[in-house]
Amino acid sequence: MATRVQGGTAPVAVEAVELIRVRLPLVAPFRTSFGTETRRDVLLVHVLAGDSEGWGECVAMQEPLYSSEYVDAAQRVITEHLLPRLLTGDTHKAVSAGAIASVLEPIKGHRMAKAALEAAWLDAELRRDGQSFAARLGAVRDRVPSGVSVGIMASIPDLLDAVSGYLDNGYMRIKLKIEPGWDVEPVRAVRERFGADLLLQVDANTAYTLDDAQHLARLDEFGLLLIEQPLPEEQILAHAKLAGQVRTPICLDESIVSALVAEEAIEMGACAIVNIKPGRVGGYLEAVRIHDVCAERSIPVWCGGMLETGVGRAANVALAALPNFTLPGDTSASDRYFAEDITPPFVLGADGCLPVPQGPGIGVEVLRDVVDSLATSTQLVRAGA
Ligand code: OSB
Ligand code: MG
Repeated sequence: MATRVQGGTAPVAVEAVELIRVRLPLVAPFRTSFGTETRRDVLLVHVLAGDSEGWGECVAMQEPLYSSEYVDAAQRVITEHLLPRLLTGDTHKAVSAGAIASVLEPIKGHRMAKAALEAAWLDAELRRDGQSFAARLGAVRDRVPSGVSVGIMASIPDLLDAVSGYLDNGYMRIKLKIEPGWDVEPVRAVRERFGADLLLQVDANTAYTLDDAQHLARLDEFGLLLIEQPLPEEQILAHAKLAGQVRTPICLDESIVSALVAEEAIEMGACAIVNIKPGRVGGYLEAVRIHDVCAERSIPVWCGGMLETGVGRAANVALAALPNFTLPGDTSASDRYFAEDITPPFVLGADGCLPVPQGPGIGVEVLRDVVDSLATSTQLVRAGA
């Protein structure tokens, strides 16, 4: 399996990289335990490589609230530290997408920034070769089940209205954001209103401590698929201790920053399920490695989301088509986030699934006029300087 991600193709000769910031309003505010988002300020990486081109989306948010990365810092580290290693000096002979992670390895962290570059390089190589992300990553399905992440609401009636709307749209699974003071009662209300068959899970985004174990065990009676990241990112052992005190399976998001960490967390008993987000782990190739590590240990995975535009969504949907993605992901349709997307929208099918793009690279067209109309800045970095 490792050869699938490491076995690279010939590099494309990158001439320049465009860094484009676009601002997209969200259709509704999205509140989590760490803050409220009303818009997405996205950094797009556009690789220009002669006859080919590639697009990558950086998932870093405006503020470092979900993780230590944030979009201005990501752009800065890309221009000051990452692109120089890919475009100048010793490596200006051209780096293949499969080699990017090792070339950038001396730079600590900044995984979302690295992931965006690797995705754009991969897209350029795959477009040149006429191969899809899905084929390159090892997809085995052409449609993927779609779930939706529902933010913290002002009241339980508002929450029930929101969930009801998403179920009418056809989403196959509901994830409720929780925090202390918004947990047992909203979960109870959703379970009572929509019944025992609803696939339901919760995400705390690190809002609890191990002292809350008995409180979190009150969620056990609701038959949740999982509780996502109840404790802080660094507290992997505490998650293992919590797992001994609750029956709901524990899923890690923020903590899982690499395949190595995934392996250790599983061995410690800290998680029974893993949320895979390519940005958080440094790219799609590392995401596939995490998929493989989990598959070998019978740990199911699902594809998380970071409110991506169609660029990131296209590649996420391809990843979610790998065999061990056995739970519906936070891969919602474009209109759950944006009135206007920068690609043709992903639309939820009557089967509650999104189609996996089959064309070369990410397999969706980037609508350059829309990108330009939403752009707040553009920076061009030339190779060989
Ligand atoms: O923790 O999964 C999360 C959005 C932004 C940052 C973190 C998270 C989320 C979501 C929404 O839950 C996922 C999505 O629909 O893209
Ligand atoms: Mg999460």
